[in-house]
Amino acid sequence: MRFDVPEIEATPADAWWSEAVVYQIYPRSFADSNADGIGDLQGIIERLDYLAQLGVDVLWLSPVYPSPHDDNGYDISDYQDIDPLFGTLADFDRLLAAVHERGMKLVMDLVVNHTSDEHPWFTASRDEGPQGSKRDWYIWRPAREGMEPGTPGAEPNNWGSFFSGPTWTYDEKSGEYYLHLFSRKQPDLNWENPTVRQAVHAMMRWWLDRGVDGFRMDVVNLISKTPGLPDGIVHEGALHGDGSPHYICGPRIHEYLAEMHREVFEDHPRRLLTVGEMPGVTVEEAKLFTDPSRRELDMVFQFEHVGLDQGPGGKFDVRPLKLTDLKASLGRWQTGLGETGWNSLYWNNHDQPRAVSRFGDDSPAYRDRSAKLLATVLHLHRGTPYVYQGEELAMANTRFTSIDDFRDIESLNYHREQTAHGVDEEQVLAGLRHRSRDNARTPMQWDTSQHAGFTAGTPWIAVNPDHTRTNAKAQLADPDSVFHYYRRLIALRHTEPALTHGDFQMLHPDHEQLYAFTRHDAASGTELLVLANFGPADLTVDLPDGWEHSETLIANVPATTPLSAPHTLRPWEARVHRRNA
Ligand code: TEU
Ligand code: CA
Repeated sequence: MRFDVPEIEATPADAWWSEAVVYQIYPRSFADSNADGIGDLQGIIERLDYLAQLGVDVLWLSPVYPSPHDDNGYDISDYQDIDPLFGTLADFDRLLAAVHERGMKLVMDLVVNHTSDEHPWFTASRDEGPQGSKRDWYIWRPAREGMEPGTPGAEPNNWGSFFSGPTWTYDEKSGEYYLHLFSRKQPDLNWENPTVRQAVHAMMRWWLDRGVDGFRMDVVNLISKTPGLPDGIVHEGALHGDGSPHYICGPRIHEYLAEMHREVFEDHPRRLLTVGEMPGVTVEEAKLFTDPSRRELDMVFQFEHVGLDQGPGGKFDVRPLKLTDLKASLGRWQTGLGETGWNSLYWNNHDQPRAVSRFGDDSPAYRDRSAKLLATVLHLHRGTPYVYQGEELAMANTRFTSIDDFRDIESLNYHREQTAHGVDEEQVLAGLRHRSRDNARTPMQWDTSQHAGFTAGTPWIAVNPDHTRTNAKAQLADPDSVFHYYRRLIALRHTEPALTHGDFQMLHPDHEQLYAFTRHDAASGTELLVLANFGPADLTVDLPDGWEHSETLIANVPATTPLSAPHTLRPWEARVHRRNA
């Protein structure tokens, strides 16, 4: 690995993070050291050896800043401190040092599309009224022309929030509304204001001076809004207008990110990692964001492949996924960012259902094998892979009996809004069971004890009862476990240049059960073939020429037979072959 590269590389494949695997920690659910039921920094410190053993290079921490936790910390009330729930700044410094001691890096979550409504910037903006010095740090607007302020439909525009309801909340005292794309406790910052941008840059430099190695930037492609904030189209069956064309990759987004690069990253002595989370980003836009010569970001999280199994009703309108759609989408991103730019690779995170339940088969027979298949496919793509805590154990979606089992504001608001509009509760719960973000947020499963070794107290959200079957302790002891399979895949990224540098070519794009591709690296003269059977039935495939006697690099089915032509793959079998080319 090449660390400490001071300049931007000509090609992303030369940057240290092109050979890195990132592990996402959701601190609230990772490890609780003081029995208050909530994970904390000391808990993470105590589990660092587990992560070092897995072999990941970078840890990304979801937000640990002071917060009222309306959205589990994505509502920040102080950017330059640690929430007492998680510990102190001194604990943070100890964590960072312990991460660095083990040769890993640490990336912070940067949430600057919005703050908490309890951030002093916002309370000043609200309470000092329209003439106050911080008024234009946020986005305030009067009621719609001719409407009585504060009455239904009088909002400045018709945009619907990500978390249900309108994107506007009325402030009686000043008689105006403020904009919030997420909850009413997450007011959007006004990036048009240069003072706001400078304050954000200064805060980022403060964390870098403390020694952090980069930022994962929350919804960073939403920070520039179309001037005038025009109404959105109201899609059939929707309760609000779709404002997204007016805030996804808005008119000044590239300017803001290039400025941030100049002000924060350009002269920094260490080569950092920056990844922008970007709902709705297109390949064409992503190429601009990640083209090294433009000096904006290193990589982005795109959302296309996690939107393929939803209907017109949105994320809770669950539809079956077609493998051909998944391959077409991921394949297009591989090609689109092949020459210029760089992909980040993920199946799940704290906002998505568990990968094995969504893209694999979480029935007892195939859970572990299909989890290994998914890992194989993802880690063999070109880009930087992200592992979400518990994914390396094949943690699955949990069982939710009633609405009382949920904690997430998105799920609770959706349930309230839909049932209030007469939608059958069972139908609402069915969507939530598949898609609620709480599926990803149940505590990390360390062992078989009462709360899975996560806490000695009462966990803030129930552990998944399947922890007696799926847990870290059992998997560490079993050389065939999903954990050890991830460990081997992660090690491959450090030793096999074709994973980083190889060209990607999709094979059999029209096949509904086979996910197959090659990676060809001219410099090292190697070619890899990846074959994955996405289903519970045997699958006989034609091979491309000349792979019969190739070496098996990794496979998820033990005692794998040599490749023959044609070759039969067993249910959920995945294998990677290597040859000189
Ligand atoms: O998520 C942004 C986002 O677009 C979605 O993934 C969101 O979680 C939701 O599912 C939309 O339906 C980021 C964070 O990752 C998320 O946890 C926060 O809630 C959100 O931004 C606001 O900060
Ligand atoms: Ca705790």
